[in-house]
Amino acid sequence: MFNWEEFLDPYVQTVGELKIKFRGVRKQYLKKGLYSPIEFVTGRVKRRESIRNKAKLRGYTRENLSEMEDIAGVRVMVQFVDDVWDVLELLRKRKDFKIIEERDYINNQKASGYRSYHVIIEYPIDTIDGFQIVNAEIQIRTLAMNFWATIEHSLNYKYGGLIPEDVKARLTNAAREAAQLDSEMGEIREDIQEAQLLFDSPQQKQDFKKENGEENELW
Ligand code: 0O2
Ligand code: 0O2
Repeated sequence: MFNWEEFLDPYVQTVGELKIKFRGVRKQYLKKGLYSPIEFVTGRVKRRESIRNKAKLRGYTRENLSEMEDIAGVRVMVQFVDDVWDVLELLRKRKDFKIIEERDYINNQKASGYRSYHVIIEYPIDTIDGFQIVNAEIQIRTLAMNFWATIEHSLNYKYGGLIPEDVKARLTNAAREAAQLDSEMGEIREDIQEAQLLFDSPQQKQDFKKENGEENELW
């Protein structure tokens, strides 16, 4: 009998460690009073049934099951599309895992309407049984992309993968509107940043300190 628990344990550990690390990144930004490109982070280990189905579909066997890339999955949600590129830069600079593949479903939207940026990594873990390298998939997406994908995922589940044509047409339409929303919010982000830059000028800072009685504080 295949020991699922033993097989999945490293993935549970990987998802747990990655969630803590990415949530930590957000905390560091906030502590410094900076804007965090990360809004929130979720994660899951793929369900056994889902692993079995994908294995059948893609021809994985017990021997090469660990080559499946998304058994460990972490989602990084961001507010604006430009934040996706900032998070990507952060990931590329990290020394605690190796990026082995990137899939840009933002510039190359899937036929379904799905948008997200996927990064596949090799993540090293230490357990009492020793050192191991585990594959994991990081999905970076805006709140609008997440909203659409969550609804579409539920509908796929509801209709067993065969979404009726009229619902599909609505989803395609909604995907277009979600992309439009992201684009408009992106323009707002630029406005916000310009306002912040203005506020951050040395004179503005001096005025702010004066108004708040902070000019003579040593620390
Ligand atoms: P907080 O206080 O919200 O910052 P766990 O890892 O055990 O904490 P669990 O049950 O495994 O969490 O769930 P998951 O799916 O990994 O992540 C849940 C986290 O995502 C929680 O954050 C939720 O608040 C956050 N989350 C989920 N959906 C949304 C959403 O739509 N909007 C926002 N803003 N956050 C969401 P924390 O860090 O655990 O707690
Ligand atoms: P789960 O466990 O339900 O999240 P495939 O897995 O066949 O789709 P591939 O090449 O192995 O394709 O990986 P891909 O497309 O880079 O990433 C697969 C995951 O991306 C999916 O996991 C979804 O989380 C997400 N995804 C991809 N396409 C869509 C889509 O059209 N709609 C939605 N809602 N999500 C999508 P799973 O397989 O659903 O597993």
